Amino acid sequence: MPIASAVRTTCPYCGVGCGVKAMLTPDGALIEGDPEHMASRGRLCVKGSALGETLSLDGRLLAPGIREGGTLRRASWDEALDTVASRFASIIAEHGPDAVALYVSGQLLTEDYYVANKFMKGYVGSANIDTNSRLCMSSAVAGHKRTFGEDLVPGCYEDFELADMIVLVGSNTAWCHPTLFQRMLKEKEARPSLRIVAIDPRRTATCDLVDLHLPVKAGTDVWLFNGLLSYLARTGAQDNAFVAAHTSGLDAALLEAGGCADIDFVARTCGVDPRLVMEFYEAFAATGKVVTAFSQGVNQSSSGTDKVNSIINCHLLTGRIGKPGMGPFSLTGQPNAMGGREVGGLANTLASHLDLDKPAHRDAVRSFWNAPRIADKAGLKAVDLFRAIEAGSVKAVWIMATNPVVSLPDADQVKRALQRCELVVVSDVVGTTDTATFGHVLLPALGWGEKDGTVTNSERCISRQRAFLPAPGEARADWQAICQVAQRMGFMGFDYGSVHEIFDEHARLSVWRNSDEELGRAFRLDALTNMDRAAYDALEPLQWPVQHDREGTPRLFGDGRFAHADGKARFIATAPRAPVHALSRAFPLALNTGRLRDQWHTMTRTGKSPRLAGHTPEPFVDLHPHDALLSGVRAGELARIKSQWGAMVARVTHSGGIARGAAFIPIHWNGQTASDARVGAVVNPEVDPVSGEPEFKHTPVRIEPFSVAWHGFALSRDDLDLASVANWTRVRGAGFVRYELGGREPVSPGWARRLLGANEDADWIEYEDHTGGLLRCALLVDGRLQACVFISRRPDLPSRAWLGDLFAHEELSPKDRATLLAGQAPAQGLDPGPTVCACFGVGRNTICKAIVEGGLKDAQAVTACTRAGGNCGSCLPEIRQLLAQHLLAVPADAGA
Ligand SMILES: Nc1nc2c(c(=O)[nH]1)N[C@H]1C(S)=C(S)[C@@H](COP(=O)(O)OP(=O)(O)OC[C@H]3O[C@@H](n4cnc5c(=O)[nH]c(N)nc54)[C@H](O)[C@@H]3O)O[C@H]1N2
Ligand SMILES: Nc1nc2c(c(=O)[nH]1)N[C@H]1C(S)=C(S)[C@@H](COP(=O)(O)OP(=O)(O)OC[C@H]3O[C@@H](n4cnc5c(=O)[nH]c(N)nc54)[C@H](O)[C@@H]3O)O[C@H]1N2
Ligand code: SF4
Ligand SMILES: [Mo]
Repeated sequence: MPIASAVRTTCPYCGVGCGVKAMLTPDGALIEGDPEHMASRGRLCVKGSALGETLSLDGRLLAPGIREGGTLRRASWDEALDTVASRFASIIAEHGPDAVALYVSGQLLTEDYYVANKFMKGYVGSANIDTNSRLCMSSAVAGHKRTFGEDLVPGCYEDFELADMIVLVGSNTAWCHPTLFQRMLKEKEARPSLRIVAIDPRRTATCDLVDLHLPVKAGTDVWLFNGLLSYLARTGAQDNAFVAAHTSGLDAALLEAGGCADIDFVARTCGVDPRLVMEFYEAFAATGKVVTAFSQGVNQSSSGTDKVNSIINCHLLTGRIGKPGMGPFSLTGQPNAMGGREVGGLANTLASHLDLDKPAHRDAVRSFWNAPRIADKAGLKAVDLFRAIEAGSVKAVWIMATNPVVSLPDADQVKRALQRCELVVVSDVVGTTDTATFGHVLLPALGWGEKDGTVTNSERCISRQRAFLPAPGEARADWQAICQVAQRMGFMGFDYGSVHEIFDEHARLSVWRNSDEELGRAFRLDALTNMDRAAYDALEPLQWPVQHDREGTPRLFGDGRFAHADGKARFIATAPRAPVHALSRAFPLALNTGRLRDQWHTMTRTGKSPRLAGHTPEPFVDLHPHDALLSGVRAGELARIKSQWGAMVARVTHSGGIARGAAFIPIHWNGQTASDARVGAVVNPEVDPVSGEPEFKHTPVRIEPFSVAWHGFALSRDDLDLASVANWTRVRGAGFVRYELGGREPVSPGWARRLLGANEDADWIEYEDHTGGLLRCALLVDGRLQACVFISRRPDLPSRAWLGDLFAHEELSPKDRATLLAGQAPAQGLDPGPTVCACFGVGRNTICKAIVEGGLKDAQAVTACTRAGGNCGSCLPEIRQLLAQHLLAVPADAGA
């Protein structure tokens, strides 16, 4: 249905930054892609499409709270703000400005971020403000600054369509930047000669759709790209004119790369077949238009900055930068990772792409702000910040739009730090996150759809996020909370009337003294200064720099001029080195962590959508079957994953995509959604020495069985008390909550009654089979299914999909009651099976049935028949896998 008078806004999830049209209807919010947005042209992935399901006020933090003596009580905004301001002021007076800190987020809007940074660096006078982008993009930032002289992404999304070869390094683009990946695939469909290469230790959904996959051993990218640099130089692929005119430092870089001149050595080190390495090198050398896109497999490493530079070196050597269809491309994660970099949200940067360590830069910012002081040294980076909190040197921290108890490495250390901290302030949209439970002061923030401002995506495109919902309860914008605290601390310059005034100040700062030689920077928004409210409201998406008109700039460096004083880009000699912690007999597996298709980080928002929960309802540890055998664990059973830093529990799976010696666990589960599945507790806190970005993709672990006497699951309309269960995880279904359970205590119908909250005369049905170790019980209220629980000695439980559908029935028929206890759908066709296509809710059984009965041969036919894969396309890899399985199972002449 087309939206008549929709509000045009931007998706709050990934860094692709898709345009969204949102309209309120009597049934809720209607969400569509915005065909006019340059980043997405009408596309949305499944997370974007499901935004309407995440907007309920259920679980929202709607009023400020103050925790005293362990009890949280409601407070007025005045009391909460007075408390924050007076405690910050007294700690600063007694211990100096570095005793307080802000820990913020790439999910803030640029305007929130700008005032947070101004508050700390210009008025408190400390650079102790860091952001979760430290965990995300800081290696890319550091790599860009080293080589280009400024944190600049040279290209734009259109380059992916103009390229003849796309190299995806450490990026599961199909799941993490889905609409951009769809653009690549559409181009490939139209132009099959477009080659796509993926470099990833795992065989991911992205790898299923590419021409060449190099399953490199974790942490070996610098060997691979040094080898490529050396190969390109040897085989005459070097652009001599470009290198001579526009770069410096090649000799040192080549000398270092010479150590990787032997392709067999590179192949051995990276653990890849030498023929695949050769195929990649030859294709790279032979193709002019190459885009190399990279993400967390590159950044989140103790050699992350070197990985970034080793990639960029290859583009500089071949002069493949700044022109259509080519260039290195850092894919940003969060919706406003880039905006945070513009305002200098990192502890070692200043606002507006200026540097903290240059006196002229500091003076420029201080004088523009008319600030009483300016931070004169870098602040603590995220991991160090939480160490300093535990050590007691930082005594107050204000955490905003991030959930560090889940997302930082060595996450139990973060708990200890917050427990010790004198003052923890948490601004969030949800009041019960793992981090908020440590807050002394909780401040309710406006969420997506309510807040108003700008974000900048991976291709430097600034777009408006606009409100289409009223502010709920007493929630306020984050910038307002910061300004109100600043004003209470007596700081001038925080009396903004609206976001557009903040944006204007940000734009004017980008121009301030920008023509001085010492202060010149490519980040500038000249044409966006002095916009009035109406112009700001009407702002169309456009890419900075925006110097002369509102046209925007798709590409940088087209003239070969870079941001270093000599105008040249620098080659960086990158010495390869292995991850800091080596595998050992005690910890023999390399733990890799990352994202799932349908969840966003710590699930505070995507966790509300039943549609999104259906795809992967439980945390898992993906292993090679050989390693499972050696560890004594079996697919479908629970395992404990242990490192030197901590432990967690997850179910063992074999996706077939994990090499021997490795393991993969998704990052999304936390203390609210599982009893013991916070992977951050296991991850090592080692960081890259240049960027400070943690080594999230490589932690030595060991895996052991987590023994339980029984496995089970429960579906219930109300939350359950799980005290008697050894291990549980929870996701939201349509009209119910789904729990996966593992237990050690003996179970009985009486136990089940207590679990589901059934009293003596409840409408209750049960089935118990002692010999098989089975227990099945259901509670009905007014004929309607209220809750059910299924227990078995083995993890061989009935289909949750079909049982979940029973919650939609107003009344269970006698047949439903009987089949409920049988744990089986009455007819095969009624059980759709686990979700494959979340957009249209199509399950695996439905797809398999269509393939078999219709004799379907390709994904298009499956889409035509079942709709699966017809919207965002994120499930196409899985559909292709199902097709392949059936084709293998069916003899070639069958059906002829
Ligand atoms: N669905 C979904 N999408 C998201 C997010 C989300 O939470 N959910 N979050 C967003 C954010 S903030 C971010 S930062 C991005 C992240 O987007 P991605 O970086 O694409 O996602 P990850 O799953 O963290 O990791 C990418 C891949 O790096 C691989 N890898 C691990 N080690 C190495 C290595 O040493 N070398 C190489 N070459 N590869 C390696 C992993 O196997 C993994 O497949 O996603 C964004 N998009
Ligand atoms: N092991 C491992 N750990 C990782 C990673 C990994 O790959 N492996 N990836 C890292 C990366 S790249 C990232 S980006 C981080 C992400 O980690 P986090 O930033 O901790 O994760 P989110 O769940 O996005 O947290 C955002 C919080 O802000 C709240 N929120 C949403 N909107 C607003 C708002 O407008 N205002 C306020 N005040 N609050 C709001 C949400 O409810 C939520 O609690 O995780 C990092 N951690
Ligand atoms: S790709 Fe999906 S998550 Fe990313 S911005 Fe677009 S709709 Fe949002
Ligand atoms: Mo991220």
